[in-house]
Amino acid sequence: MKKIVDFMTISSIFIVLIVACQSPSALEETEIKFMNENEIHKTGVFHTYEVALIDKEGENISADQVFLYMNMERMNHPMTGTMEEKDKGKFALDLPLAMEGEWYAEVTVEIDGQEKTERFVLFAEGEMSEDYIRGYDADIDRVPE
Ligand SMILES: [Cu+2]
Repeated sequence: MKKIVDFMTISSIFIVLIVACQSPSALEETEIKFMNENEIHKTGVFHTYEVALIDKEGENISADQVFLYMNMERMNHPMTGTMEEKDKGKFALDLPLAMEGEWYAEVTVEIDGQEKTERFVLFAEGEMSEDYIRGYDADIDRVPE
């Protein structure tokens, strides 16, 4: 009888461990919303980009860090910076766009040491911006080296 009990105890522990390992992390269950998806913005001027993080209950969730990277395919005008948490789970950052056409925005969210990146699309229209054609890094407030 004792052996059966031991076996059941050990099995239960294993089951608990397996379930714990398989349950998705807070980050995996977090929905990343880029509020500016598919919008069209004027080149050469700053616009506020916003991200909302939503947990599986539909509530806003904080993150340790949210980073925004915008660029055009096969081009080199990286617009980057760490987003500021304005309200729980609501992040914002001011960045310019440099050239007319389609841009992509990659939002990287870090929660509990894990990272997840999602990509979105937006557009720019207007004159080519000489000031920002080589990009802009909001964390250092200038064009990157
Ligand atoms: Cu371009």
